[in-house]
Amino acid sequence: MRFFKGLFQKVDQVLTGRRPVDDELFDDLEEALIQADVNIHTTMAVVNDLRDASRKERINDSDAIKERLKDDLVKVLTANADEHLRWSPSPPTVYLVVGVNGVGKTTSIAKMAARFKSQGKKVMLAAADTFRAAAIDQLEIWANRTGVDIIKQREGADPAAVVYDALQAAKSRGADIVICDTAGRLHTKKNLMEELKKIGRVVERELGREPDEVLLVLDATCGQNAVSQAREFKEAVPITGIILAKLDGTAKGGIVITLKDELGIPIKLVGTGEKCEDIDEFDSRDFVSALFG
Ligand SMILES: Nc1nc2c(ncn2[C@@H]2O[C@H](COP(=O)(O)OP(=O)(O)OP(=O)(O)O)[C@@H](O)[C@H]2O)c(=O)[nH]1
Ligand SMILES: [Mg+2]
Repeated sequence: MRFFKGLFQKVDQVLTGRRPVDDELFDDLEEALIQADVNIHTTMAVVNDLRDASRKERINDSDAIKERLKDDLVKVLTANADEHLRWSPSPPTVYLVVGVNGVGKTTSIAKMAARFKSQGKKVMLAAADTFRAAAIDQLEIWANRTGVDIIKQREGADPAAVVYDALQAAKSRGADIVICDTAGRLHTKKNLMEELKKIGRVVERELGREPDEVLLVLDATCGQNAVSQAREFKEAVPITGIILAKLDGTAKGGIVITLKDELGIPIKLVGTGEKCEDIDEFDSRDFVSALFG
């Protein structure tokens, strides 16, 4: 996870240079964590734990505090979380990709398609963002570029019908995975949520189970706004994981911790650029180590 170096630069600075472990250090640490987008709840919990530890275990070295901070953050990230993408024992595995417009849904789908294909899987994309013709074209360009199948209909078609077609095609062609692109914006938010629910029902009817993953794409540069988006989606659809896109565009890696702590939804993938290979599976321990460079 080489991309994450520097995401926690200010926090790292507070704990570098063998500073004395005193109240001033804890105050600075608190401020740096909050500035890096770590939520108040986690910040307080972690800093309190470190204060206690420094007192009870007589930790008086900022390096030791840093190690304990890493452990604490890993605990927050791994609590009740399955970081790995689920695969169904009976193919096709179905992923529904949702999120507001512009966050990086289509790009993330292209990245996943390229990755799964390189692993020898037969991938099929469903162009269920039928709201704009350009959205269908964009997915098709990616499908051609990565050499995977795509199922599409015309602009304005029923997205659930596109998903239905894709599932039929996947079964008859023996696809391992179907990844469904969806609209980020409709005439109203209610329409959008109803549409996503309808797609979910089609998957359930055709496969006898819910989509294997409902992946919410969030833009890491949006900070607190990403958390609000996640709350809204979570109320309407059963989100199983987060794809955090554009992590290359922020110096505030704490958003990863905030999302996990406030929503309890694991981050499964992170986007780190605009190219096909710019995607990483999320690993809490690697991530936290990399935060501190
Ligand atoms: N730097 C960076 N840019 C990204 C990343 N993921 C997506 N983008 C860019 O973000 C912009 C929007 O990406 P899309 O994939 O089209 O987003 P979308 O959610 O499908 O958008 P709509 O279809 O309009 O709802 C594009 O310019 C992408 O290149 C990422 O991980 N890093
Ligand atoms: Mg899109």
